[in-house]
Amino acid sequence: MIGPDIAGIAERLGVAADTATAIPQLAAETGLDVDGAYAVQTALVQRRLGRGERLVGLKMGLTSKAKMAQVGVNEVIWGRLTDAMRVPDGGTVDVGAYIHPRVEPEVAFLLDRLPEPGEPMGSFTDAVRAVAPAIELIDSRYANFTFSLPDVIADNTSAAAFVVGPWSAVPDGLDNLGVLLEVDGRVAQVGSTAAILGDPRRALDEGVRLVGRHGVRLRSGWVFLAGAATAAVPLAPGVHVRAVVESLGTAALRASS
Ligand code: OOG
Ligand code: MG
Repeated sequence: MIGPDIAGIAERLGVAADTATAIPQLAAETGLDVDGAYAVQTALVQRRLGRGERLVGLKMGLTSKAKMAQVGVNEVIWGRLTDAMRVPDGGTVDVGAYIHPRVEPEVAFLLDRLPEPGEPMGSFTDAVRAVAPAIELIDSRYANFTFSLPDVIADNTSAAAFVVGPWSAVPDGLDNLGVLLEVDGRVAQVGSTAAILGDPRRALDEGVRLVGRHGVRLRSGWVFLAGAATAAVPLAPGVHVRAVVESLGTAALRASS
């Protein structure tokens, strides 16, 4: 039997993102499984690198129950971040460049010394140089923001843009910090970092373990998004969005009108 057309699927997803045009889900129709989906993701990101983008980090997805429930997928997933996705703190995103953008509050880690392949994870304070509040803008390339597990993995876990707030030294505890997502000064989501696998530090252990299976290594200097603590909120034109993480501060973005 001939397997799914990895390059062809990556091209369809890439064009959907480039043209902000939704496409139907494709995993079921093409017989794409989880390993095939990560191969599509690699090809999709390679397509970006081929036009000059640089890998700058990794994102975890569906590390909280709120997120799993919102999209109906119950597995932790990961995707890649490139420099073109990064928006400066307080910067403006062009809503017209996306299909149905949503925003979610995140905790970001600035990676430092990571284990060699095959080695166990060392201490968190060796691995992480700094932490920051962040906002992720996700934009599924699938119609109605609806997908299966392999579909969302192939689509680079809906990654579209991200904002990182000010970095600070790693605090003693990260496991129960209050999280707010505000839209135009009104609270749209409330949560706690405890929602992220019980402690966002666990997202890094999971990330190291999961990417290792695919021969991927986390790099010093990369940004690592631990996954949203709350459900995501649709991003309407013209709004101002702020993520507040207790003790860490805020990250903000504005949507173009
Ligand atoms: C998948 C990406 C999930 C997170 O933080 O949980 C994610 C999606 O919800 O479209 O980025
Ligand atoms: Mg996210």
